[in-house]
Formats: sequence, C-alpha cells, structure tokens
Amino acid sequence: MHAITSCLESTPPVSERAAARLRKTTQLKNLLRSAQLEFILEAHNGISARIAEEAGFKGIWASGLAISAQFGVRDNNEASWTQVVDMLEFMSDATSIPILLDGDTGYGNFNNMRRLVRKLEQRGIGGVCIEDKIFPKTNSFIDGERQPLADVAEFCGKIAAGKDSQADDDFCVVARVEALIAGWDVPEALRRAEAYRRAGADGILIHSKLSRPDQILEFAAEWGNRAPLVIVPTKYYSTPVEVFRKAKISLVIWANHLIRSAVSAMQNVAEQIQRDEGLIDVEDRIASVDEIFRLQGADELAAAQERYSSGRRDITAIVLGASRGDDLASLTSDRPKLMLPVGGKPLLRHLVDKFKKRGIDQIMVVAGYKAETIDVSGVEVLVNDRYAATGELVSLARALDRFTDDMVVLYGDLLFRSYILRDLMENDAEITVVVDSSSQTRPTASGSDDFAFCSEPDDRSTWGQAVTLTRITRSAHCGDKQADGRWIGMMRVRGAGRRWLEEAMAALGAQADFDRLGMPDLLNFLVASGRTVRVWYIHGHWLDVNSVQDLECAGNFAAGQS
Ligand code: SPV
Ligand code: MG
Repeated sequence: MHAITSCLESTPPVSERAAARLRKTTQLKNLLRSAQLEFILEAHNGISARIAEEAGFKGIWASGLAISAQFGVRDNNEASWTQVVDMLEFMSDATSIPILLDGDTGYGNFNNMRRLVRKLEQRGIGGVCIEDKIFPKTNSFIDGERQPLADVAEFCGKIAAGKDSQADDDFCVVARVEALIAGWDVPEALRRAEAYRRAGADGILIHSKLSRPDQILEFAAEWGNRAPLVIVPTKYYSTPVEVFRKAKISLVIWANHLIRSAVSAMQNVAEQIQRDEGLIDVEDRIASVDEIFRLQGADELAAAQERYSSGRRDITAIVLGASRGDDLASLTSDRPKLMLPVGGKPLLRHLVDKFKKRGIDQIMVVAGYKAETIDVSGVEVLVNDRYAATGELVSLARALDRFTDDMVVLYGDLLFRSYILRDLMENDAEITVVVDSSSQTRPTASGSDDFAFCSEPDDRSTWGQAVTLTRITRSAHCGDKQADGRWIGMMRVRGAGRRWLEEAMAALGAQADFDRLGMPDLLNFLVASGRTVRVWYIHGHWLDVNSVQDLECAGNFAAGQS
C-alpha cells in the first residue's frame, strides 16, 4: 500500500441574423407589396418554423389548421388565442423571417382584435389575417357553404380597430374573404374585398375550395391592383404558379404542408416501430438526434457558453484509466482497474460521484484494457487501442479534442477525500498539481511513485503559499535534496493552461519516444518550457490502488471518507 497515511487518517443564432435584417413587420409588408410573386409556407411550432426558413422561404403562415392540429384539437377555436400566441412566440424566436398569423375571426369582436394586434406586435409577429366568418369558426373545407359570413360593417370595424391598434406602421392586417367558400359569387366577394380595403386592410386573401383556380382568376382580373392579393391554392394545387404570376397575385400560401408531411412521417414510423418492436429499420430514415440538436441551435449555446459562462459549468474531467493494473492480475482478468469494486461500487463510480457533486458533468475516461466493460453512467468512454504498448500521454492525446478551458486530469485509480477536489477547484493558476507532503520519502512497493520537487516545502499554512513545481521524478532524492512530496496524479488546467498543455502535447508528440511518456514527462516538459506549474499541498487523505493490499485499504477508505 502506498500513499498511505490516508488509510490511517482516513451540473434562437437567430438574433444575430435578425439584427442584420429589416423588422419582421417590414419584411412582411415588403412581401405583400413585392413586384414579384412571393411564397410563404405553413409552420405550426418552433422547429417547423425553422425548417421553413432553412428551406429558403421568406415568410411563414401560422396556420390555424396546423396549429390546432399539432395541439391535437379541432380547427374550431378550441385552442385559446393565448395558446396560439404562446406558440407564435416560439416560432418567432426560432426564426428571422416574418410570420403571418392565421388569426381566424380575430377571436371575438373589434375589442378582441385590438388586444390581439398589440400582443402580436409584442411577440414579433409580422401581421395577422382575419376572415369574415363568425366566432367560433370552422375550417373552410368543412361544410363551407353552411358557414355564415360576418356582417360587412362589423368586419370592417374589426379591421379598422386592428389597424388603429398597431404601434408599428408596417404591421399588416390582411382581410380574408370567405364569400366563395360560403357559396357566394365573385361579385359578392369583390364587394366585400373592396369594403375591407377601404377599412384599412393591407391585403386581401381570396379563398376558394375548388380544384380549379377559375373563381380566383376571375376575382383577380376584376380586382385589378387595388391591394395585394393573397391566395391559398390547397385545393387547386395542380395549377402552375405561372398562372398566379400572370394573374398578378402577390402572395401564395402553401397552407398546411408541413403538418401533413409530419403526420405521414410520424404515422409511418410509429406503425413500423410498433410492428417491429425495434428500431433497426427506422433509424436510418429519420432525422438523427444530432440534426435535432442542430435545429435547436445547440452549437450557438456551446459557443455562448464559451463566451459567457465562468466557473464550474464547463469543467471537464479527464480520467486516465487505460491500464489493467499489473499487480492486481487476478482481480483484473475480466475488467480494468478502475472497475474494481471498492466499498460496493466501482472505483470509477467513486470518482464520477465526486465530480458530479462539484458540478463537473463532462466526464471522460480514456480506457484501454477491457474498455468494453466500463458501464458507469455519466461518463464518456474514449479508447486508447494501443494501451498495452503506450503510456499515459497517448491516452491523454485521445482526449485532446475534448480539452476545455477548465479541466481536471487525473489517474483513474485514485480515491480521495472530497475537499481535495473542492480546494483544487478554488485554485486559479493555469496549471495546478496536487502534491501530498505527508509521505515524501516513503517509496511504495510498486515503485511507481511520482515524487515532487517544489520551490518550497509545505509549511502547512494551507493558504497563501505560492509554491511551484520544479520536477517530478521516480526517486525521492535528487542529489542532496529530498522530495517535497508526492504528486497524487491529479491536476487542474485552466484558461491559458489549456494552450500550454496542447502545445506541450504537440511538441512531445513529435518525439520518437512519445509512446512511452507519462504524465510526469508532460509536467516536467511544461516546467522546462518556463511554464509555471502551481503546487497545491495536501496532507494525506487519498490513496491510489496498485495492489491487492491497496484495494483492501481502499474499501476502508471509502467507508470512512466524506
Ligand atoms: C389554415 O391554414 O388554417 C387556413 C387555410 O385557414 S384553410 O385551411 O385552407 O382554410
Ligand atoms: Mg385557418
């Protein structure tokens, strides 16, 4: 057993794009007034809105049908207007293009319309389309003829109330004419549209449920260019858009195609998983989890974390645990050393619990021998395939691309009292090594100790000592000088220390003997390159497991530690 006295002493990118753009209200107004035919696509939640934007659409139709459907309710104002507005907020936050809300009838009378417009503006919505039906409405494709139309004067009042309520001049109120849906003729539709235009509508949505665009084209021809025309070719979808261009339509709404495509995809996958009782045949034909992360903007958060977060949230722990543990041969025939049970749980579990307690959640273990047997939750396992022929630095190199600006690097066979990690985390030096001054000169049976020679011996004042590392050797003596303690195999790397470490790894990696080098070689290289390696003295309260005897001691240690 070594080290020793311990045994006796026993956790929406979008804003930048948005900043470079016009206000969403202005974008929508420009779309409505554009000289060319424009298109917007239905979306019904944040992720579908982002998908619409990524596909290249310049605007989004927040469809009442689709939003109610994704809530699992009918398109009969069963979802409250505030529930719709809440969803719009997610959609707006997830995108930089304008949203035109399908505002049904305005969810009530002129007064409800006023409040709606104010709330929509507050949530960054570009405009609202209201239809001349009666609350609660029913989708236009369900018994359209039986749906009563709003009184023209009353509806004009609603339009005017909305326009008078907007704070942003470019917020758009589009008036939707349902006359053709309700079985009226084109002249009635035109009469209504003109009244709505005079009431202040920024555009007219003329809707039809016929499979040919004849009514729409007749309307458009009579309408001329009095105000922008918006259409929803859900039923006359086979009409080439060139026809709409020629008819001088302003804006085409593809009104429900994301919700419908999502539904078919979900039905197919759900049926298949149910049938197969497995995922093998679906995994490769659905979006990867990484794609979901990308759509959620995970990268932006990671970058922001680098920029803004201080302290503990990003601390990474790298546990070097590739070795079998030669002196533990009989016990490690089926597992690596760090999976040996100590006090009822694997050594590695003790380490992970300690890290978690200190809010260190990014924990990596570089494994080698029997790496496949490591099944401790909360750790990512990296593998050094050449563990048998290589030293610790080859293992550390496996974790190079995971380095962060705050890391703890340690050997996987350590057990230590919690305060040691806590105190180490209080250190703000670029690199700090933990040195035990209680047992400087007592070599262990394995002879694998890392003796530390430091700028000052431990004066046991605990705080305020600015001691630095001079060298780590396998011998407790260097000339006349006796080692000041033993490096316990734990170090903290912060800020510029990460770069120092990366540079040292690159330099050592170029050496012919890199495969054989261990952590002490890295520390000695850093010191020799003029880097300051701070020493944090402790006095016992740790052990490492190199022999059967150590293991017995570790059990007692684990039982008695805090
Ligand atoms: C919607 O998308 O909810 C619409 C268009 O209002 S339609 O379903 O065609 O009435
Ligand atoms: Mg609708």
